[in-house]
Amino acid sequence: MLIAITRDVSPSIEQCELTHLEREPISFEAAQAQHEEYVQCLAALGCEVRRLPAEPTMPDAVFVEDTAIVLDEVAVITRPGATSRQPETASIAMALEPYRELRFIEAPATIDGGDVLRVGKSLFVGMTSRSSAEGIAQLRELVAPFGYTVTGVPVTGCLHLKTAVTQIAPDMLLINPAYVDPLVFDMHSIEVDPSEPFGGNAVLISDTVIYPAAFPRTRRRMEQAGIRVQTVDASELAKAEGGVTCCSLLFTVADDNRVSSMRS
Ligand code: CIR
Repeated sequence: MLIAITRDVSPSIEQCELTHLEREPISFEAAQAQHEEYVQCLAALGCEVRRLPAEPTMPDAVFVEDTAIVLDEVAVITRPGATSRQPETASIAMALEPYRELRFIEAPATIDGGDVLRVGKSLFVGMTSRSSAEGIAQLRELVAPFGYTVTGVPVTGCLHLKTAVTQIAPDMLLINPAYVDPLVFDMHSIEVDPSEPFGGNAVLISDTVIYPAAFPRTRRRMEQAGIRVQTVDASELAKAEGGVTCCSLLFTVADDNRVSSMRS
């Protein structure tokens, strides 16, 4: 069973952190409606969605991806690089505790989940303003016992590694080579259309990619390569510098769990 943890949009979303974008008005109602569509899309693709309530005092709390790195064996609760976002992790730790043993990134290290791209047993971590060298070193120590390698990756011009590159098929990445060097990854890749620099962020769920409607040219490139794409309108949270991966924490649990809970 595939679980998706999401959190409803905060009414204070307009006070979000911004790094590479100019601030512009964000409609809470439009952001809520688009987030709802995203949640429905996750459910339609077979995820069991666990929705957390909005956090009125945490503008960026909808971007749950940044608060944890959930692996098959363990979940690492991050220490987000933006101080305003650090209170977001407590409720995420509680939400993940039933499913995984927890480990924690400790101060002063920082790391954002948006910087962590997992491909099999390899974790690539963006060396960005949000993820410190010490954060990357702590992650390496925490996951080594489970057989994962951790590689720091230079990123330029965007917030997180996964703004620049995400996985769209078992053997395929979607990448913006202006933000990250494709040679770092020993995998086939599709490049974003140069007119769509923020088009590198997609969510892969089984054989379907959830992808923003705002990038039709890159979408066509994926479809021509045989990738099945489901578009969503993610334009309002994009003004808060969020993409489609940011709004969920995805992980599998054994179906037995569901069977035993249904029997009890
Ligand atoms: C931030 O700056 O932290 C938020 N406004 C956007 C975070 C987006 N998260 C992600 O890409 N994983």
